[in-house]
Amino acid sequence: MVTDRAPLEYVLHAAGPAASPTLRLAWALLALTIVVAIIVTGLLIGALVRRRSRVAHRQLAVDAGGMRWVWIGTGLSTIGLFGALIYMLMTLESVAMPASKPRLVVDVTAYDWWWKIDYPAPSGLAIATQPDKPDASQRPALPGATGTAPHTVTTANELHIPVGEPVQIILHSADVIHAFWVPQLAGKTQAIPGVTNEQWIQADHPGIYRGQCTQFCGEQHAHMAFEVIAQPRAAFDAWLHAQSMPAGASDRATNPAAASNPAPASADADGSSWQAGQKLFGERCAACHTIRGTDAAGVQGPDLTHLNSRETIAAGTLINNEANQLEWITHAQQIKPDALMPSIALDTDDAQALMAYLRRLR
Ligand code: HEC
Ligand SMILES: [Cu+2]
Repeated sequence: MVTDRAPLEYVLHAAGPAASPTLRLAWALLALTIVVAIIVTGLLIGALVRRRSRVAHRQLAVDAGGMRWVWIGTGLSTIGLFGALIYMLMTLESVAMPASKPRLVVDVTAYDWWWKIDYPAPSGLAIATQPDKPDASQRPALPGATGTAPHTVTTANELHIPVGEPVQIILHSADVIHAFWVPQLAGKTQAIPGVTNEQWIQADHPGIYRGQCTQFCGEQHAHMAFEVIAQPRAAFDAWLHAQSMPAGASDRATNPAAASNPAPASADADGSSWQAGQKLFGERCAACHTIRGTDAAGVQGPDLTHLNSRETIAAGTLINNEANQLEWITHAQQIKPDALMPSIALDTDDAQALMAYLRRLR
């Protein structure tokens, strides 16, 4: 389900402890400015309506006590602004740190124009992937994990979190400055090249919360959305476990050897073989896309290992279904002009074979 709620819903509802204090602050400041506007308007109208006495008209030098109002106004403004300052500092303090230390830490990297999301692999699982993948050495080994494989699970544009607990987000940028914002869950934080920023989010109720890049980063900035999917712990763990599997493992043995030694050629219902699609993928897509458990190890585009588990593609631009996938592959430059994926021309046979292969990426 793609979120179809009103885009400004965050003005009315906050869904977690990192967002509700700022929501209250926003309403308090709005109330304060409305009161100020009413007072000023009232005084202005009063001044317009009030008339000087006829005598006073010719005696401009007489002091009618007007200065008193300036002092009152300055005093009230100072009290109001000072109060607002204190409230703002208290709000900042209250959202600076979660109540408990986050158990889950997720790496989010902003790219022109999509989000890469890396989870630590569930412990006890060796992840089938290429040992020479660039981020292989960056993470400390988790207890129980074996081998030299990177201990991360990678996905794109879809951040799953367990409900009711704080989650730490470590923010990077691969190119220009972006900003990570899930209005209902927390304030925004910039993703800056060469800098690591942190924030935390927490959702108190299961649901889908829309996120969006909020720092202008180029032509497709508006098409750089993502979804935060908050689910109960057990469902989250099951999701993470499934994501940690190599491609197509759900219907085969879960060991990586089986994935790299596929069964003899088989044809789909429409007669096209997914093996031909896999070969085509190796030739035309693998330079940019990774499919864990296969030789495809490109890092310029989203990890496609579990492509069909996602709700949307191209950073919230299209609903994820087969028709849209093919449309995207063949017309990426029309759908998202300047996106860093070319439109790829495919004849009917190639398209069928490729789709037969992509269908397996559950
Ligand atoms: C030059 C690098 C490059 C090549 C080649 C390439 N892609 Fe992409 N692909 C990308 C980038 C970058 C994105 C993200 C674009 C965006 O959302 O702005 C992407 C996005 C996608 C997505 C959407 C994924 C998601 O979750 O949002 C799919 C599906 C996809 N590519 C499939 C393919 C297939 C199939 C091929 C080969 C026929 C291919 N790509 C070739 C770079 C590439
Ligand atoms: Cu942006």
